Order: sequence, then C-alpha cells, then structure tokens
Amino acid sequence: MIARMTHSRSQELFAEALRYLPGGVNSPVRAFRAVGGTPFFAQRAYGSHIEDIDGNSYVDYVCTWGPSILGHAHPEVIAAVKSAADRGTSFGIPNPLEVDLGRKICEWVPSVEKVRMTNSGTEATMSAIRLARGFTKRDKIIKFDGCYHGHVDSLLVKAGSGALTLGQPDSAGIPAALAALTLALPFNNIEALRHAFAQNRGEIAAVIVEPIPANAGLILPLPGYLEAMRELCTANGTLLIFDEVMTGFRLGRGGAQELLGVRPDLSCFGKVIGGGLPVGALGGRAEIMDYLAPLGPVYQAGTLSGNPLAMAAGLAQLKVLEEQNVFEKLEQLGAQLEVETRAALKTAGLDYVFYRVGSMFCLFFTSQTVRNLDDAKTSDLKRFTRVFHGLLERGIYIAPSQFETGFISAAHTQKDLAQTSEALTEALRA
Ligand code: KE4
Repeated sequence: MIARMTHSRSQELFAEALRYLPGGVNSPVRAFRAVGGTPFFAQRAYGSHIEDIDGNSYVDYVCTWGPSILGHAHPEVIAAVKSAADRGTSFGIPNPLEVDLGRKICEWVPSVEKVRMTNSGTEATMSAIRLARGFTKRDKIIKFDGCYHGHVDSLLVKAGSGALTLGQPDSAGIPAALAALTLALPFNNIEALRHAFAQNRGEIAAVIVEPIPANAGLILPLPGYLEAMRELCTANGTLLIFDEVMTGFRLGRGGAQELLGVRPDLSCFGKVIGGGLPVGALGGRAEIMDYLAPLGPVYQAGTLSGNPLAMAAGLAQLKVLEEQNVFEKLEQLGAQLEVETRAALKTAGLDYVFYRVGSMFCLFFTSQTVRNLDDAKTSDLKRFTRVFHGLLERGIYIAPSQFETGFISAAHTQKDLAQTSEALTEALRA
C-alpha cells in the first residue's frame, strides 16, 4: 500500500502561477499537459532526488532535462558557484573562466577547434544556423522530423519535445517564407536525404541533426546512416551540424560524435557544460567559427555569454566527470536500470521498446521498432500516462511526456533503482 501524497500547496501555487505565467510555467513541457494533472513545484533538489513544496520527495529521472549529470547540488558545483558569486555575478568583459571552459571543450571534443559560449541551447543552434548560412552563402537548411533544437524560428518545423508533446510541431508565428527554407525529412532514411540534396543542388547551407534524437523519445541512428549523411554533406558543400545539447558531455568526453565516430563541421552544446546554470555553446572548425563577429561578418552576441557563474559551474562539473570517471559509473547504472526495467515489463506481459545509450533511456509502449517520429507515435500514450502517474505517486519522477528522454545521474543509488523497479512493476499493473 502506498502512502497517499498530498499536493495541495503545489495546486494552490499553480493556480496563482496561471495568473502571471502563460500556462503557469516558463517552459511548456513542465505543464504536465501531455499527462494531465498539476505539476509539482520543486523546493529543493539534492543528489538523485527532487523535493516538492508539499514535502514529497522523488527519485528524479528528468535531471532538469540533462544538466545535473552528477546529481543535484553537487558540493563541488555549489562551492564553485558560491566562490564565483562572491567575486561578482557578471562582468560584461572577458573573464578567465570563459577561456578555461572554451579550452576544455576544445580539448574534449576533437571536431571543435574554436567555441562561442551562449546562454541556452536555443541560442547555440540559432547561431549555428546563421553561421552556416553566412559561411556557405546559402539559405536552405535540412532538419529531421521530431528533432528539437530549441525554439528557433527556422527550426520549429516538425519539431520534437514540448512542440510535439503539445501537438504543435510547426509553431504559429513563423513566417511561411522562412519556414519554406527549412526542409524537414524523416530520420534514418538516407534515400530521403539523398533526394533532398538532388532536388536542391547547391542550395543547402546546413543539415542539423541530433545524432541520437532524444526529443521524440530516444531514437537510435541505423548503422551507416550518419556516415552517409556526413558524405552527402561533404559532397554537396553543406555543413553538418550535430546538435549535442543533450548528448554532449553526457555520453562521454566527446559526446555522440566520439561514440559514433562521425565528425560534424559544427556542434551545439548546453546543459551539462553549465552545471545547471543558463548556458549553451557552438563550436567547430576554426575556418568556420572565425566567420563570427568580431572577426567575421556573421553577427552573434550575448550580454551574459560566458558569464562567470555558469562557467564556474560547468568547469566544476566537467572536473568531477574527468577525475571520478563518472561515465563508467553512468554506464553501469544505466545497464542495471535497463535489466530491471525489462524484467518488470516482461512480468507485465506488455508490448514495449526500450532504448538506452549510456545514461539516456526511453520506454515506448509499442510493438514496433522505433526508427523515426512516425514509429514513436505508435506508442500507447494512454498507457504512458497511467505509468507516469503510477510512478509519480510512488516517488519516481520521469519526464511528463512520451516524447522526451530519461536521464540517470551519478548520484542515483541502488536504493533508488530498487524503488524504481518496485514502483514500475506496480505502475504497469494500472
Ligand atoms: P535550451 O534552449 O532549452 O537550453 O536548449 C534547446 C535544445 C536544443 N537542442 C536539443 C537537442 C535540446 O534537447 C534542447 C532542449 N531540450 C528540452 C528537453 N527536451 C528542454 C526542456 C524544455 O524545453 O523545457
């Protein structure tokens, strides 16, 4: 028998939030619109847990959508932020920490020779698209159905994550003339990409892709697909942009591109490199990056880009990742979660697909192999919703949408995994 949670304070606060914030939130996917109910309001987070204002505590598999790879409030991250804050929160003039983090990113990601810091993943992808257009002097771009690259006008076309969750993959407010410059193709279909290049010869500035899409649930690239994408971009003088805002510094030092052995021309990062503070970055070949102002003609700027607090948090997090061999621990925790999840699903006798790469995972309730967005949409969303709430009331918090990816942190414990397995077994009975 589970102790009934109360959520009265979150419900009251959500009612008030609705008066001041559209949908009561500052980012749509937090609103629980896909799963129903009222989002809880966090009051603190520590290690693998997040606690709401009613005093309920949850094992957290959202991990603030990726940044808290070490777990929440890691002592070294907190200490670094406090120390930096004592020296001022923003300077608006170069500071040593942004050079340190820039150097670290270039050292960890072989394809990155130079990097520009931004304040979000959205700014990073927006800047990368503009840079690719400026460098190639072409206007068209290619993206993939269900991939989400932040709320950039040119990229909110058949987008994933919250846009897909809310059923608005093509946002209002995007001029048709601009959207027409974005070609959206099915992921894992190399013939579709080959055809798009043939139909738009010499016109494609960039192909932007999540190398392992994680915003339509988690989808794995078919063998050879990204290699063929790389070859087509090279043959057509098109820049290949890997959006590694989620996978970067999470799947290993060099992210998905190192894991998969495919080298993009530009990469976008975020989340982990900010340790939970606002951050993004774009990086790549120096000959391309030097097109950015003040060196080159492509303007890109930001009051708080490279600010000392986010740099300090990111550097502290990467330092722990490196010194404590965290990636190996994440793989072990991920493998154990997978075994226990598959066992619970087998017991329940349900059709499912479970994908995992390192500490990123996703459960689809479908019998179909999920190779792209259309396949992902065959998942039983009603069952997902029942499982989401069944887990939540048992103290397990997963993303409030089928079209997201779960994360494990280095702070997750054997006790957490045992609680998760028990809760899943019961939630699957609902
Ligand atoms: P931000 O602007 O939210 O920092 O990053 C945008 C972005 C870019 N690229 C990828 C691959 C991303 O996953 C994201 C943002 N991820 C979502 C979660 N699916 C953020 C959560 C939210 O929108 O609240």
